[in-house]
Amino acid sequence: MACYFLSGDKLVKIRKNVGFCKYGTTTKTPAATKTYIINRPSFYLWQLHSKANNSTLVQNESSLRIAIQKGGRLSEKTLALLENIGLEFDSYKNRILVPCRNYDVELLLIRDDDIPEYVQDGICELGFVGRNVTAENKAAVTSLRGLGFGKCRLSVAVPKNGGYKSLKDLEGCRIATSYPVLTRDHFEKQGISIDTIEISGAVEIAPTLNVADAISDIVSTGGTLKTNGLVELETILESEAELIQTNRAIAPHKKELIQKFLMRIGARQQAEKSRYIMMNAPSGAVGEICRIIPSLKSPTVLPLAENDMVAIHSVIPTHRFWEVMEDLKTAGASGIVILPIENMIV
Ligand code: PRT
Ligand code: ZN
Repeated sequence: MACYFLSGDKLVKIRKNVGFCKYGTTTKTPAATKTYIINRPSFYLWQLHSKANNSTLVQNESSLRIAIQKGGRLSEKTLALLENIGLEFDSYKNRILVPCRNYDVELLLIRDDDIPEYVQDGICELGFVGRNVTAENKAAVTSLRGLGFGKCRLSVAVPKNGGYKSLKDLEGCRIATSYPVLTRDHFEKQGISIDTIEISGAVEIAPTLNVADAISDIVSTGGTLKTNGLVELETILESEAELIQTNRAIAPHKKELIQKFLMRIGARQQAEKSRYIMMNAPSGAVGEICRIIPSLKSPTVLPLAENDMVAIHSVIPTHRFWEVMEDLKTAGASGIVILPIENMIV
């Protein structure tokens, strides 16, 4: 198994089972006096404690470890999801490992690019990361489920007036990208030869600077492409944030924790897709209203104090509410109330 040490805010992989990790070679670490010998087939995470300049070995073999993005587009929604399924964490500030107060889990906060490899190597059992990153890294992990946020696509885009009509027109062209692996694979599969120019940021500016003829980049709203006079030619990969799991062996107690964790996430995802709907209606309208309500289960019908009036309660798919609202009113429903659901176990 690989070993890691902390360099600045990055974990660095040491590619030998036995090795030396010189703290003096890292940026925010003490002077070049200490040498740590890493010679056990285990994962050691050296965590720096702020200005004190002392280092502490953190090794927790029992907690389920989950990698999440430290600071970026996926961080906020990932943390919100974890909190919504009842997990409580202490402050994340300036920390790499954050233990959970009420579940046997700890978070490893790192750059998203590192997450697939850490999960692949079994450093973390689970990770929250964009499908685009896992695919680019060709990481041997299992995708457990899409999370419905961080939606985007990796697309080939060309200058609007460049005369490129299809991918074939890019034969022999220079494509700027932060996703060289996926881009090369995509063109290769279609028998088109290209030169990839690897750029880590502001890829969209490359054609204007004549650094490249076209780009392959992440697109969400398409606003960035438009601003830079580019248009999409073809999608290489549709992506969203995913929960990935290591393919390495997982201890039985951690497997159990993962099952419970997945059950909670499923309940939260189901709840997000559903709304609780309540309305009043004349008793005679119940049949018609129940026919209109797009619910899998029979609605609850409760008598009201007022004669021949009932309250009807049900759970409906969020996206269907506006479709049926007018029909419900026409059928006699009044005082229609729709409420979010926190968690839902079906
Ligand atoms: O620091 P770290 O390495 O952790 O983060 P990062 O800067 O590499 O990634 P980050 O935080 O920008 O994005 C994290 C993940 O969010 C990505 O890997 C995607 O899975 C997902 N995601 C969703 C996006 C976007 N939407 C997105 N719009 N990632 C990047 N963009 C960028 C894109 O690169 C382009 O510059 O936004 C621009 C395009 O946006 P539109 O809306 O103008 O089309
Ligand atoms: Zn990144």
